[in-house]
Amino acid sequence: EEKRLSYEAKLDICDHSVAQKLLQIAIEKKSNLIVSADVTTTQELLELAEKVGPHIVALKTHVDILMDFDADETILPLKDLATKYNFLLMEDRKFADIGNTQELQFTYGTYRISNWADFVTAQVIAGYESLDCFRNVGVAAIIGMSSNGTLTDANYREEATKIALSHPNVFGGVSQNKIPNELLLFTPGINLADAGDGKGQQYNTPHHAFTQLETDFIIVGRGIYKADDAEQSALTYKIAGWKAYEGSL
Ligand code: 5IU
Repeated sequence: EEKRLSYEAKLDICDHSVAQKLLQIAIEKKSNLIVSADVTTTQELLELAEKVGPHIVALKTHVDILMDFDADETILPLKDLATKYNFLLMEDRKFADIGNTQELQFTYGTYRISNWADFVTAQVIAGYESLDCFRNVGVAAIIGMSSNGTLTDANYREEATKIALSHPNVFGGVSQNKIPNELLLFTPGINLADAGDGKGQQYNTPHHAFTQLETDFIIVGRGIYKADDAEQSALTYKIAGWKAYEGSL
């Protein structure tokens, strides 16, 4: 049986600076966990980041669900926590428009994402050139989605993968299927307790993601931020993820 590549081996083939940072953090912290901070206030976001920070490689944000977003009150302390605990900020914006509009959405408006995100997610639905505007950050391209009935079928994923592989701003993909080794694979839809959320989300275990998909990073939202003890839960997913990774080597 073919074995997955280690993070050390991926350092040699994933050249993008953000990929290099993520791999180095993974090795250093023995973690492949990304927490999805889908909370709606700055206080909850910062408290969660403080609790899970030591255990994660990146914090995934949806800043547009914050009811009190403020560049100074939200982003400055978040950046400090990212530095303190050595994790990256992944804004899950899922850009999906023409290049010019995405460039405006990325740079202007309330959130000024280009000022603070280490990397962003983007759909590739608008084609190769739509990704040119993300030259100052890295992009994890959406290749396949976890929700029931998603339109990201095998043909779509194949075409999306071609764009991801060829575009210099893209260093990874978000998917529920294996992607080429030159890209880092991010897999959401991970939960140890539930199979779904009744709203279309479909969950798999960390073990599935590492053995079946050879993923590089698992993304966990409600399994951690809804837990009674978010820090303990983050530790549980971190250990499960690392064990599954080592078992797949
Ligand atoms: N997310 C998915 N599935 C996908 C993609 C993104 O769940 O295919 I692309 C996001 C949505 C949410 C997080 O922010 O990952 C998962 O949260 P839960 O673990 O709470 O389901």
